[in-house]
Amino acid sequence: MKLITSYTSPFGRKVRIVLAEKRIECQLIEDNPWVAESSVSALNPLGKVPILLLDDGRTLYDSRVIVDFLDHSSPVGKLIPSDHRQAISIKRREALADGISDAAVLIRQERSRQPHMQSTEWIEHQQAKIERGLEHIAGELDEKKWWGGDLFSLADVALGCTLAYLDFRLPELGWQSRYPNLQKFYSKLEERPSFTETAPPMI
Ligand SMILES: N[C@@H](CCC(=O)N[C@@H](CS)C(=O)NCC(=O)O)C(=O)O
Repeated sequence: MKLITSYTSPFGRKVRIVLAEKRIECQLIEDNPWVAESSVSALNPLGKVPILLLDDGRTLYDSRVIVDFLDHSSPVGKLIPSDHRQAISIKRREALADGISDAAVLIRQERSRQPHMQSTEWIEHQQAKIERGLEHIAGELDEKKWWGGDLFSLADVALGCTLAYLDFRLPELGWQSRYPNLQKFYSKLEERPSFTETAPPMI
């Protein structure tokens, strides 16, 4: 099994954390979908990472499909409950955390354009999604240990990747001081080897 990803992608990191939590061996292949020589578009018509190549020749994307596949591949460290109703509740949380990452990635892309081509309106539109998302999550998390309930789950993995990505690319948002419960939650996640081992490179 091979995972094609960029080491700065929050979605790729989510998959790498799931692999580590579930102790699944997988070869990592770094690819940058933004460069002309990338093989990403040949494997995923959307031209996005992460992509999982299975030993039987199948190709899986996107990250939500991949983590669902991985969680069902091994009973070790289950991250999605087997009860369907509970599973949907965890996946809804994953979708919300991923959506914040999507907005942050779009802001980052917009800011990398020539200054005269950047749209302040577009950036503010994406920032509003991030702000609404964080507020909603902070309210749901409240003083609980984990976002999805009593047990560590995929919701916590996705949220940890999103918060780390905001720190990495949009540090000026300063979510830590505004949401102390998210900060407390994040400090707990940072103690897990799966998180420390997958931190984005300092670039
Ligand atoms: N919904 C996708 C999002 C993946 C995504 O946006 N990946 C970014 C890197 S963080 C990418 O490959 N972007 C290249 C592009 O948009 O052309 C997932 O969960 O895997």
